Amino acid sequence: MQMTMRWYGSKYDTVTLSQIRQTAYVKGIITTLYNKLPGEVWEKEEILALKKEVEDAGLSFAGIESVNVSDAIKVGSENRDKDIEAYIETLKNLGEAGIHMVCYNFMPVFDWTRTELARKRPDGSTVMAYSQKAVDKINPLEMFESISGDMNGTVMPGWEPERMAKVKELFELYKDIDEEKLFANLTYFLNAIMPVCDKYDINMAIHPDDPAWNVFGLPRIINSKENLLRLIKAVDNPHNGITFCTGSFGTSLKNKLPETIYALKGRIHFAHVRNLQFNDGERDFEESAHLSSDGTFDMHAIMKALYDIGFDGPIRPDHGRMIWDEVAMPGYGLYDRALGAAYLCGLWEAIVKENS
Ligand SMILES: [Mn+2]
Repeated sequence: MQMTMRWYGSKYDTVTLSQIRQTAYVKGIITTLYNKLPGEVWEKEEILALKKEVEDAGLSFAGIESVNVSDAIKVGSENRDKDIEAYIETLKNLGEAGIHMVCYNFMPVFDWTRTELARKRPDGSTVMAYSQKAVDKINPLEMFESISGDMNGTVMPGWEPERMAKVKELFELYKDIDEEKLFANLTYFLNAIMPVCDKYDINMAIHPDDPAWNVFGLPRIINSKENLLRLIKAVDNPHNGITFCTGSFGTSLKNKLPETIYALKGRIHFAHVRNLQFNDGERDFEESAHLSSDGTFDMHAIMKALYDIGFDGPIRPDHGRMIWDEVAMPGYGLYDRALGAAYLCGLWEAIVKENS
């Protein structure tokens, strides 16, 4: 595995590349062209400039999170082929720039949902949290306002103001899309892009839905072991793979994390590893420290499963807590993610040495 950290670019991130390099644990960067809308082509010069910036800082460019998929592709509207053409062009440009891993998701309207971005824990740290009771009370159209007040002045991926201004239209667009239609649109998309992925050896890594159940009546299809296996079989090409995100996939306690990792051997191209603490019933959780004992998941068993399947892709600590008075994008401060990276590297070194 290669330890990485997500970075939002020098214009948007409070964390610098030199800070990330000084963690010592993190060797690679996962990033994106933040100014691109879904359906736009990423030009090769822009990609190469971003790559150079990362490499000049002494870090490797480990992959993209994300190249976003347009709503036309997700709902299968008549202009989807134009957007797929643009996506293929982007993949070609990424491939020619030597980039071989692309994370994406296929969630309608909301990329991910939390009801609090700064829930205070007893030790004074703050974390993102989800409460089904709170979701049940909220009008989805007001979701953005409640989230945007809490972003510490940053713009969170999936919650861009220009997108959220259209949220009513977006709900309208998805009103006839059920799980089966969404799944068919996903396989249509994947079948169309597999040739360019084959040509440039690009691993596509779909991110699980977060949370792993329907929110506001919107369909979810990447949310269980069965559904992940269904997807990799439906487009049975090794370049059609998974971002195994423990914090998203694990929102449902029915999803057994190590067991699912073993079932996906060969098809996990990227891993997000973090822990959750469940509170008031199953559908109420907060993002704890990475440490096993601070949350619900057995982080050693997760890392061991990744080791056992021969996982050799990029891995990153995921959302961190906000600690030590840091002011940053919720989930994406430096300090707690650095602690997470150190912890995961420690587990990994122990597992490697015990097994060699
Ligand atoms: Mn994730």
